[in-house]
Amino acid sequence: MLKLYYIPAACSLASHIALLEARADFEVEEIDYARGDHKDPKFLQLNPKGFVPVLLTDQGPITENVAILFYVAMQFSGAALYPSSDPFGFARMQEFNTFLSASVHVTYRHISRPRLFADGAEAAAALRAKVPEMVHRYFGLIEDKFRDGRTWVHGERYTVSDPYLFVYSSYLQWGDRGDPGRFPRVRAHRERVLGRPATQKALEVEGIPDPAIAFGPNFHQPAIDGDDPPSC
Ligand SMILES: N[C@@H](CCC(=O)N[C@@H](CS)C(=O)NCC(=O)O)C(=O)O
Repeated sequence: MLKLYYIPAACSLASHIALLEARADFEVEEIDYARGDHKDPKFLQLNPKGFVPVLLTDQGPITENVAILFYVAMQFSGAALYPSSDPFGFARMQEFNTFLSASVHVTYRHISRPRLFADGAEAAAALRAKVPEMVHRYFGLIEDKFRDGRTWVHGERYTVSDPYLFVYSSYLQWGDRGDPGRFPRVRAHRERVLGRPATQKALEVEGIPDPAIAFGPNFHQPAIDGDDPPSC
């Protein structure tokens, strides 16, 4: 059986929601960051990067949301969680998901993990100061997609891109990485995803009311044992 390893309200929430939308048979295991589960040799064997999500399959582990979401869309094709089943449809889905992973998430990491990019407090402050500009640019592009009145990221069909966007548009509501008020269509999309039964179920299992308010700036808590706090 499939098993998803997650940290509550972390980016693994996207894969969690997608598995529920697909009506997949799967188990979950919480990675307790404070306890150091992410450094446990057994977990590192599954993902040497020490990150969630990890989806353990009969064939082995899959890491990276983009890969897990693609796997869910393909493996549970009956749920039709992709824009269309031709190569173009899959390519557009991957295009959007990769943009979230490689551009939006990495920009957020400039706040949560500045030392991955440069050392020292001054550099960290400079990295953080740049984030709203880039977030406004990226979410401006996403907002533009919704100007034609579409319900979901790729049109009228809900796909695995929707819970993925939901995670990052939820963090945007924290207000420490740009002005969410600039993106009313993205916010309305977030509310639609939030209201779906699969999303509500994932939040219930992870024990959080809403990732937009689950942590907020509190997510960036003091380092544990000299380590960075869990963050996205
Ligand atoms: N590119 C990876 C990023 C994974 C990632 O950064 N995961 C974070 C949660 S959002 C994590 O595991 N953080 C634990 C840590 O920071 O040590 C993906 O999209 O799956």
